[in-house]
Amino acid sequence: TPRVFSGIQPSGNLHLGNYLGALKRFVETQEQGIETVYCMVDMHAITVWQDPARLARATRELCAGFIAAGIDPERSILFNQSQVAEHAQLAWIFNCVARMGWMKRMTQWKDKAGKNQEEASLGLFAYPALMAADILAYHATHVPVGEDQKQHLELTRDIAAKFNHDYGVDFFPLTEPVIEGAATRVMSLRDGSKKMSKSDVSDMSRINMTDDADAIAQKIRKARTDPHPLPSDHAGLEERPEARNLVNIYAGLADMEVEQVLAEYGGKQFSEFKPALAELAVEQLAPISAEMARLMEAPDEIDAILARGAERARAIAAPILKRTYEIVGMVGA
Ligand code: AQP
Repeated sequence: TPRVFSGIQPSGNLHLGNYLGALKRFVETQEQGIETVYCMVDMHAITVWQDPARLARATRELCAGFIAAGIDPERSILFNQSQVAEHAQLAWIFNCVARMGWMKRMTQWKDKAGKNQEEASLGLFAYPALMAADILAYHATHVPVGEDQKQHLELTRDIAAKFNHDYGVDFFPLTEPVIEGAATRVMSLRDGSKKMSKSDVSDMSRINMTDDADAIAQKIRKARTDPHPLPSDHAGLEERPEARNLVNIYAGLADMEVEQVLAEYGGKQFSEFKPALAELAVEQLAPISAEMARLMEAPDEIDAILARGAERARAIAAPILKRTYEIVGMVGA
């Protein structure tokens, strides 16, 4: 039976890329009646420095974002990673399965560590092994993610395959990434060659899930574009990264195909398209941000939801970890 797992880091500024690439997909999966496990990966977040008070706030805000976007904590399991120790325990086993060479090839490691790899945390380097543990602790079969996580998902499969091979078992599944929709890679509003990201210093580069209607409209109005009208088909978006990004965002928000959007707006100027996009974005995002703000007024209720979710998560992960320990030969497992 299929089981879906995915996570988002509580590293602040949940944005439109996270929403279209991940959160919106998570809700759709839940609506299909598939078993869904969603995690606020706070242990991943601290691979780069996080102020403790901000981490706690971002974790609760992210939980509020999940719920406001449509995740039902009864139907889905919703929790934060650090409350379920099995993630860290299984990650250690996987640290011993994964190879240094595999990790060194990860583009996220290369991007985030930059030139100064000696100063990066060991956790940042080992990040993909913890991610494999997140997924495989639930024997998850499918993981909805944005395009940027594809390489990590491939590594998760490599780790599962090597574990199975080394121990002569058929225990961990080879998990499938699910990278779907028109907006699997939302780009910065200021630079069509960079992905929209929580950590971009320019707040104008992204639409935050907490932005109000005015902020959303202003950011879209000021989004970088080229001077040409929109093309009438997909091919006309090649070499036009900023135009393509805005069209993809429209398609993602409206649940339309890119071709459908272009059938409507092809030949029109950005002065016409941008206000339509802003209106659509406000219509879809403003209720979510209002609901997030409302939920944040009751942090105790959020904590209770996370605690209950963690209990349900542990009920699945604990027997899988126990079996893993037995396979590895750990006495007393
Ligand atoms: N720009 C994006 N377009 C589509 N999907 C995206 N995701 C992230 N950015 C985009 C997807 O959101 C999920 C959660 O991401 P994350 O928070 O775990 O990790 P991240 O990729 O590190 O997020 P950021 O915003 O890019 O943070 P920083 O700035 O810290 O690097 C994942 O499914 C991801 O694919």
